[in-house]
Amino acid sequence: MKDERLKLYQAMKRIRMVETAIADNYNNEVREMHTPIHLYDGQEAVAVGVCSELNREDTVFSNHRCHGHYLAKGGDLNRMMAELHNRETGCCKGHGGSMHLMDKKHGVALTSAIVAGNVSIGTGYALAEKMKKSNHVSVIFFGDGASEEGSVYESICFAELKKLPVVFVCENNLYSISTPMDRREPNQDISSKFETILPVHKVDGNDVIAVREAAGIAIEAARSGKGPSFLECMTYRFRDHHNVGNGVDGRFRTTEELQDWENNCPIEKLKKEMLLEGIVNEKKLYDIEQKIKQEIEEAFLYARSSSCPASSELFDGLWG
Ligand SMILES: Cc1ncc(C[n+]2csc(CCOP(=O)(O)OP(=O)(O)O)c2C)c(N)n1
Ligand SMILES: [Mg+2]
Repeated sequence: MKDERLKLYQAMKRIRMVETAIADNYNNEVREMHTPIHLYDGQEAVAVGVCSELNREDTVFSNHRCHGHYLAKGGDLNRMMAELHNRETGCCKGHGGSMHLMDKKHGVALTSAIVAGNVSIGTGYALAEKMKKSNHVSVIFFGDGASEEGSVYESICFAELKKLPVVFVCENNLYSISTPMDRREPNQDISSKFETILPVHKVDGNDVIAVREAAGIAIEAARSGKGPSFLECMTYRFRDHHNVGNGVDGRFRTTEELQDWENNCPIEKLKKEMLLEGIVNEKKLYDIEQKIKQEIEEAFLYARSSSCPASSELFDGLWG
């Protein structure tokens, strides 16, 4: 595999900086973002590792925690930021908000607030791709909480039966809102529930190279007609389930637990490794950050200078 660590680092850093900028502005006095937000800090290696193995024509289906998937797949940052600001230039014309992003041009089919709702939709899409005899792969991102929904089991069985070109990516961040795995499940090993049905890869989801390698195998299998795979990425979110806090005020996790995972930050780990090997130096890292910072400032400007959708268009684009 070509050494693309710097590219992967940049993609992860960009997502982290976007999320930080959203967090910094979310609760400001003007309150311009009228949308619930579920930030992706800590899980960047999953979106970036998986999407780095996809082509533009491949399609991703994401959930409420979708900013990272959207950006890693090439989604337009300006249109994402406008969507978070409920503006007509947003990727869903300002009607969707943070949990409903799409960018058809870059293969972000949809993101859904219905936990596990995207899993059956993405599976159906993979069936359509197979019937069209395309060689495009669908990737479905969902959480450990979603993996407990019946529709996930049904979708996985159907996909394996029909040998569909799909990869199920479970981001196991150990929590469903604030409930940890050991208070939800008798068997906390998610992979073991599916390994008798389809090929399973369980990886360190904070190691972008490990994610990328496993995703590469799964995506290649899907593309070459061998059928679906299940990828479980062990990771952790640094923030609260939603909004911008970090959940260490005694509600569901301890400061020590968070710190342990922060010490295992996927971005910092890769940065240290690259500095040690001389792949990058401090000046280059600074330049990367400055470039991303400027891009983010421009995206905020784009969003804030766009108009809100007209009230006459309130019901446009609704299909339910
Ligand atoms: C069908 C359905 N049930 C419940 C909810 C409320 N809900 C929103 S996010 C969430 C937790 C999801 O946890 P997980 O799948 O692990 O994703 P994470 O938030 O950890 O990324 C729940 C229960 C919902 N949106 N949809
Ligand atoms: Mg979770």
